[in-house]
Amino acid sequence: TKMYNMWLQYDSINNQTLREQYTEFFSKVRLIGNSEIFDSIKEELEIAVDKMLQQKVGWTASDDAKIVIANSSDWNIKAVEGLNEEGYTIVSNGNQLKIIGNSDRGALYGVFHLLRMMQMQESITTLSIKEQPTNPFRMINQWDNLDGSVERGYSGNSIFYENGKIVEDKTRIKDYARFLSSVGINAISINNVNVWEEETYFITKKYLPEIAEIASIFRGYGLQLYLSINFASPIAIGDLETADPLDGSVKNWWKDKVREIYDFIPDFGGFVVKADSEHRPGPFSYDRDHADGSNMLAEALEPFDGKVIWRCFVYNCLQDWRDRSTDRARAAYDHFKPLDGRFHSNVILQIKNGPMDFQVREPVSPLIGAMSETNQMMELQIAQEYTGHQIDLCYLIPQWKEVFSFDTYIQGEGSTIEKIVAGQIHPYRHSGVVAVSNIGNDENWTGHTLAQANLYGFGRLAWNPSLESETIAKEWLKQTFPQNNDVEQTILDMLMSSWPIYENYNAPLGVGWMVTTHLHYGPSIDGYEYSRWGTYHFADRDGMGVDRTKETGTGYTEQYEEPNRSMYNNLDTCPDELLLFFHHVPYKHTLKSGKTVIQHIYDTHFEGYEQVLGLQKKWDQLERVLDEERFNNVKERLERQRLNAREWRDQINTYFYRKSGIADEKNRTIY
Ligand code: BDP
Repeated sequence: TKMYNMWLQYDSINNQTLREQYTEFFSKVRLIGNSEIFDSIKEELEIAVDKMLQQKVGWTASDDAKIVIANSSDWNIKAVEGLNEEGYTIVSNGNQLKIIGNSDRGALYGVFHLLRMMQMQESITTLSIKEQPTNPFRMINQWDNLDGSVERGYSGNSIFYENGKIVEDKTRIKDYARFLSSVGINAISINNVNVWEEETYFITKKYLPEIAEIASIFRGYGLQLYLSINFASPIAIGDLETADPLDGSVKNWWKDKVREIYDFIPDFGGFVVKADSEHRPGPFSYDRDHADGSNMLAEALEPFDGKVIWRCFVYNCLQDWRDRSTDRARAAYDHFKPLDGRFHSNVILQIKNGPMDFQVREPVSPLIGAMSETNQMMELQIAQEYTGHQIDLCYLIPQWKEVFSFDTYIQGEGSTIEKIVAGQIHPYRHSGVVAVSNIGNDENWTGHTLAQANLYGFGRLAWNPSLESETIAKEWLKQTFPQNNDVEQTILDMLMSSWPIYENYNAPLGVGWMVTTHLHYGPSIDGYEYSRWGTYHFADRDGMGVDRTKETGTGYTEQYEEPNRSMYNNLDTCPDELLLFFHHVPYKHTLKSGKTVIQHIYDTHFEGYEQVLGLQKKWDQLERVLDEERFNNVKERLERQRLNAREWRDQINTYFYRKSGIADEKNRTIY
C-alpha cells in the first residue's frame, strides 16, 4: 500500500518526455560488480523500473550500455578522487549515465540517488554529481524487545521479534533495510539498550544463527549489524561470579564470546552498551569506571575490527527530591570528561543531543566535543517519546538542525556540533550520528504517516547535516505524495510549523518534563517534581525555573566554553526559549520578546491549541486529493492531537494562574 511504501512509492511516470528519456536509459543497463550489495542494486532497479515505467530493465554486459553502475575498484579505475569510501559520482552526457561508487556501498547509494531524482521527476540527461557522506557513522538503534514490544515505540510492535522469538518471515526486515539504505544509513543495532533476561542470550548459539540471517539481510543493503549487550553477561549467561572488567576470567570470557559471535557474523559491527544507567549493571559495581568497562570489551573486539558504542546516558536516577544538590544536567559531563584519553580507539561514546532526555527543547549537551581524545557520536531520538508519541505532528528536523549548527567554541569560533560529530574538529577515528528508530509493524511503519518524514530526514541529515529542513521535507513529499503540488505545499507548511506548535502547548521556555510520568504523553505538571529522576521546575507562588548558574545555582553553565558559558549564565543574554532551563525567575520577569513569563505561558498555550485547529483545517482540504488510507490516518491523529493540546493548554494555564495569582492580560477563560 501507499502507506507501507513510504518514500519509495515509485509511482508511474506520467510526464511523456521524462518517460521516454528514462525508458531509453533503462533499455541497456550494465552492472560491474558482484556482491550481495550488487544483487540488491539489481533487485531495486527491477522493482523501481517496473513500477515507474512498466518495463523490464534491459540488462547487458556490453560497452554500449546506457547506464553503467560500478564500484571503482571492480572496474579497475581509480577511486573517485576527493571522495571517501562511501562516496560516488553520477555522470551523464545524454548517451551514457555512469554511477561509480568508491565501494559497493557507494554504488548502492548512487543508485538510490538516481531513483530519488526520477521519483522527483528530474531530467537525467546531463549530470555531474559528486556525493559523499559527511558522517562516517549513520546509525539506527532499535529499542525492540524479544516479546515483540518496543520500548518507547508508538507504531505497533516489533518487526524483528514476536512472542519471545525472532520473526520467521523476514520480508519486513528486508524492506526496512531498503528504506534505511535509500537514505544512507550504514549501521543498526537490533535490540533494546535495556537488555533484560532473555535478550542477554542473543550473543549465544541459541540466537546467533538467526541473528546472522538478519545481519546478512542488512549486509545486502550496506548496513552493519550491532547488538546491545548486558554488561553482566559473564554472570547471567556464563558461570562466573563477577563481571569485573579487570578480572582475568571476565576478560577471557568476553574474548571467547566475541570470537564465537564472529564465527556466525564475520562482519559483526560490535556492541552497544548501556551501563550503570537506570538500573543496568556496569563497572561501578566493582569500583571501576567507564573507561575500564568499555576498554575490556574493546580489547575483545579489536582483533575483528569491532567497536564498542558506550552510552553516556549516565546519571543518578534515585535522587532524593528533598536533596536537590546534584543536577542531572551535569551528570554526563561530570562522569565522562575526566576520562578523556583513556578510551581505546575502537570505543565510541554515544551522547544524547541534550543533557537531560530528548525534551521538546534542551540546550546542546556540553559533553559533545569536550573530549578531544575520545571518539564521540551524537544520539538523537526519531521516536517521539517526549514530542507527541507519533499522535501529535512534530517534524523534528528543524530541532536537529539547531543542534547541528550550535557553535560550541571548543576550538574557537566555528566549532559546531556538525563539525565535531563529523570528526572535523578533533581527529576522531570514529564518529557520526545515531538515532532511536520510530518504526514498528503498523502498516505505515511510523503510526502517524507524516512521522515517516522524521525517519527519512534523519538519514538525509546524517548524510549531509547542511541540508535545510525545508529541502528535506520537499524531497520527502515529492517522493511520498508524488505529482501533486497542492498537497506538497500544504503538508510542507504543516511540517514546518509543527515543532513550534508542539512547543507552544508543551512545558514552557525550556523547563521540560511536566509530562505524565513513565508514559511521557500528556501533561502532568508536578508529575516529575517530587520524583527521583532529577527533573524539576521549581514553580512556587513567586516564580519558576531551574537555577543552573555559577553563582547561585548548580553551576552547570560552567560546562560550556565561553562565550556560551556567560551567555547562558547571564539572565540578560540567555535566550528566551531556554530561560527556565538555566534560571529561576519571577513570573513577571520580562522576556526579550517583551512579554512577562506568565503572559508568555498563557499566550503560547492558547495559541498552540488554535494552531492545532489550523493544522486540522489544512489537512481537511486534502480530503479529495489524497488516498483514503493516508488521509484518514492523519485526520484521526490530528483529532487526538487537538485533545492533547487542549489538555496541555488548560492544565498549564490553570496551574500557573493558581500558583501566581496573576490574571491573563487578555482575559481569556482559564479553566
Ligand atoms: C529514556 C527512555 C527510556 C530509555 C532511556 C535510554 O525513557 O525508556 O531506556 O531513555 O535512553 O528516554 O536509555
